Amino acid sequence: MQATIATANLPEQVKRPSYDRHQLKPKWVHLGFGAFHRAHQALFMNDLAQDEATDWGICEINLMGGETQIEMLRQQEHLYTVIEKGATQTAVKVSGSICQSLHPQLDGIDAVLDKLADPEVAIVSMTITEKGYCADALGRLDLTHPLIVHDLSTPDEPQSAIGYIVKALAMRCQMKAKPFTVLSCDNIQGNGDVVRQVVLDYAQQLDAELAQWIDAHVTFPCTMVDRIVPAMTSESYQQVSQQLGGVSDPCSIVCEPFRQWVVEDHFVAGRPAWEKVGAQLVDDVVPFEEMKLRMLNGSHSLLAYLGYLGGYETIAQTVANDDYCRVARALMMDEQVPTLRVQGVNLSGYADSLLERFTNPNLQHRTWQIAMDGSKKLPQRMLTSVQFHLAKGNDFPCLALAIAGWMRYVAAVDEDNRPIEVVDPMASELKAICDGQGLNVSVVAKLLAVDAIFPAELAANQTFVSAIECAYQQLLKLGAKGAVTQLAALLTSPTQIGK
Ligand code: NAI
Ligand code: CS2
Repeated sequence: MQATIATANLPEQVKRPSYDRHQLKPKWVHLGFGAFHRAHQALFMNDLAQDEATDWGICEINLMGGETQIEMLRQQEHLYTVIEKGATQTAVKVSGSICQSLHPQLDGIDAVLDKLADPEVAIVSMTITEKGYCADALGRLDLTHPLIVHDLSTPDEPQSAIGYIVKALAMRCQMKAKPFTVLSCDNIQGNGDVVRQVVLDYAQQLDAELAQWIDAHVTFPCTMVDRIVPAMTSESYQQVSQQLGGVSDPCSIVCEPFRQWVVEDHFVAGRPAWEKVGAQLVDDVVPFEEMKLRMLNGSHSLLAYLGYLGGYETIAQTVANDDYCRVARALMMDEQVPTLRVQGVNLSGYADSLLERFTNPNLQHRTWQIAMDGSKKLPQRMLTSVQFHLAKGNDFPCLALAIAGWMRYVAAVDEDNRPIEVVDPMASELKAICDGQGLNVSVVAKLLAVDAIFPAELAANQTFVSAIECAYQQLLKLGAKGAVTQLAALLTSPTQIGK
């Protein structure tokens, strides 16, 4: 049998857990053992256990796919490797904070529900992607969502994360046990408020008293989470194996050195002392979320759509083009910063640090990956800011070009007529609209009419429509690279020029 990271003698520079993992109890359940969680929340917990005695351990659950990942994690005693790769330095850690794992396909639905209902579990956190919340454009539960339709008709055998959470809370309520804190760690504006609303809407459909109990007893803190964690590739698995002296780790992850976690300190049944390893526990996280979602994620999406169309495979390659870099910085400083409420942060320094992170040549962060699920990302990354500028009578050329870039991208054919694999819950609907219009500016009005993405008031605003049409025409005429270069040439203020 091949050695795993649990059994092999790993090279000395690999930092292994030095704490007694037998002391860990699965008091924290996480839904979504994906790339991000491994490099963020689970690693914060590992670092805390490394520094001081704690009995907080994590039970990992994947609800949608990922059974093999869970099986492989078990084969290596729930240990996995994190490689933090900066432009010049690399750190290799084995994380030991996970002490249990479950999957409905492997262990059955009841095993998952019993775990969530176990009064020992104090926190249920999640990284289930923006679409995992089954919310509509207004942040309410989408009652037409196939998973929700299924779960409401068979609530004892849920499939969605929301269905599992509500069923487990109902079990707690019935046995008069304490509830758990629900902690969303997804990139969603007001993520705690969104999960609270969809949980209450779902519970209300089943039992008004249960909804009242949840409302009165459960907390849903908002969080701002940040660390760039690209999806693994065969090349990155090979890099990991090299660092581990030839041992493979199918659960490993490669990420940037930077990490940030801002959390509202509102937990009903306690929490680990994450502040001791760098998390910021605050009263109100919304200003931080806005800053990160609009400046980092907004410019990421701009670079993803216009970069992919311009022929760039990764974000680092895209920002190596000075024009893209200038436009990304102008989007941050001129079109996102004015919309923010955050206090006491040097936002120009923040913009510089983001661009520096984007240029990290050792992270293969694909434009295609960030371009995924745009229908769920655009509203919070760009559209709220557009509404701000329209109300003030400001121009917003970078946001307009980014939104037009998304419209050009969802046509699912690139500038050389090759197909684009558009991954989005609305991909087929969007492609049908684009196919109906061809690569023609008339598609703008049709896409703006999709009210699951664009609020009706925005779609009816003639200034907005004209700005997007104009940007879309530039994309058709000049291509993405040409349109970015043209826009960069128009940016003259010092804040816009950036690097
Ligand atoms: P991933 O693709 O590696 O993992 C996605 C996880 O979500 C999987 O565990 C999957 O089982 C689960 N999932 C997907 N759809 C689901 C659904 N409908 N219901 C329940 N579970 C579902 O993605 P990754 O990189 O872990 O990112 C996940 C989320 O984390 C992102 O969408 C974002 O909100 C947040 N995030 C990611 C960062 C990154 O750089 N990767 C950084 C900051 C936040
Ligand atoms: C990215 C984010 O995939 C995306 O949409 O913009 O995952 C980004 O890498 C993280 O938010 C960084 O914290």
